[in-house]
Amino acid sequence: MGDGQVCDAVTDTANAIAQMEIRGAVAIADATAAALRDQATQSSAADAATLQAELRAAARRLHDTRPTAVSLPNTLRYVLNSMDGDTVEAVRTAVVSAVAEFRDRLDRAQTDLGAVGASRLSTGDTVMTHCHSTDVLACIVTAVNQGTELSAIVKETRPRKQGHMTARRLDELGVPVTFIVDSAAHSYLDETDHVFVGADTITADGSVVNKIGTAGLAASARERGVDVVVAAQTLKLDPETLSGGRVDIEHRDVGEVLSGELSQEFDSVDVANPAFDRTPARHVDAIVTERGQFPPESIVMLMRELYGPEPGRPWEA
Ligand code: RI2
Repeated sequence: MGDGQVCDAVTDTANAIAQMEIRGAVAIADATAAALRDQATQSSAADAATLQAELRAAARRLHDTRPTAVSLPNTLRYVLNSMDGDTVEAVRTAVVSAVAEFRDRLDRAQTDLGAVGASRLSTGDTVMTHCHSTDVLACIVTAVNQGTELSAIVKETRPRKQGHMTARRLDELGVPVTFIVDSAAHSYLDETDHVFVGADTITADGSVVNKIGTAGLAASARERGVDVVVAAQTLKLDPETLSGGRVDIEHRDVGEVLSGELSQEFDSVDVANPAFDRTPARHVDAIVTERGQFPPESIVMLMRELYGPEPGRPWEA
């Protein structure tokens, strides 16, 4: 790799995130941090300023992959804010240690969040899930490890069908699973005690941006009086929304909805493929984080405490 260039590990990670080979807000954060570390360790920059410029370029490459999950820019902030130093070695050491600390905190946050979420679950409860969230899974795994007997209704989650991953993991865990297509959710809410979903981004007004279909599920659950819980570590709080920043909802390739011959058959039909939607705070009972559980309307206080009013975009500097 030449002086000033972005390393292959960054390009590979960015491609894997864009293609969703690496997916889920936590996994995206973890891979992003590791890629920045690789940039720092593999660089042949001649001086500290060049290495810092390379790290910003690497961050931009990673940032431009998927627009919605705020875990990505929050990870870039964490690592880039650490890259002080007057020499290449000093910057490299600072980044390597920040990334190690970040990844450790990520693991611990999920464990701590799992314990908080598990406290909402009791033996005999049925949990409905949407998509595949490792933060949600942490709550269920902790509950099961504590001896809580649960069953699950798992939504398929078109078009990428991440529900398959959730069904597989819960089955391995010994949780009885009923697997349903998305449109069957309403019919199964009477058998459901809690809807547990993850989040890609949580805004200052307590809205939850998560996999498309979450908003409709939460509205139906609220209407039936079923508990709606969002499991999301604080890395998913979007500090830019404190000052009016908006969340960009990703629209993915329409080939994920209709592919091959079908896409030719429906040639003259417009197909849309939004990947996320926004659930208003009033349809959510609690946001479960590693810092405890919060009514969504109060999450703004935690956001301000953790990120401050001016989060900055150090990759743009
Ligand atoms: P964890 C996923 O998005 C889902 O929306 C899921 O709820 C969220 O990320 C959080 O996942 P995608 O990457 O961080 O599948 O809890 O589009 O693992």
